[in-house]
Amino acid sequence: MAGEPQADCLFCKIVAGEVPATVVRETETTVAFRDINPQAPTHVLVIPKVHYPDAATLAAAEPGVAADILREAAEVAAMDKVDGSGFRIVFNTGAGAGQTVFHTHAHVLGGRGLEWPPG
Ligand code: D5M
Repeated sequence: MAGEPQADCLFCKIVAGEVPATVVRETETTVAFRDINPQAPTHVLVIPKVHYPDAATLAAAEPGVAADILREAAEVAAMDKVDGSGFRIVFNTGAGAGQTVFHTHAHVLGGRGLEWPPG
């Protein structure tokens, strides 16, 4: 069923506590944890507890949870005190855009200068 945990999904396993992660925030609908391969001093992933493969499918099915992710991304930036200097929220969507884990996640990046356009 849409949104149900997937047995072969790494991020569903993090939500379930079956795979360890450095969790920095948790709400009823989301979990935020440090990226294992950080690309900036702050690099946190905010994920929904429900399983949807990417931001577009999540937003179509459960827009309230998509909004929760954005709210939590801002909370993470404030928590790490990078909100004042600017931060970036990235949803890689599809393999062609560099998505490698097919459970919706927002990258929250900050703490250094961020160039545009991204690579
Ligand atoms: O981003 C997927 C991101 O997930 C990538 O930046 C590495 C990160 N990752 C992968 N495994 C883990 C674990 N176990 N903990 C924390 N972070 C992890 P994408 O946009 O799909 O390329």
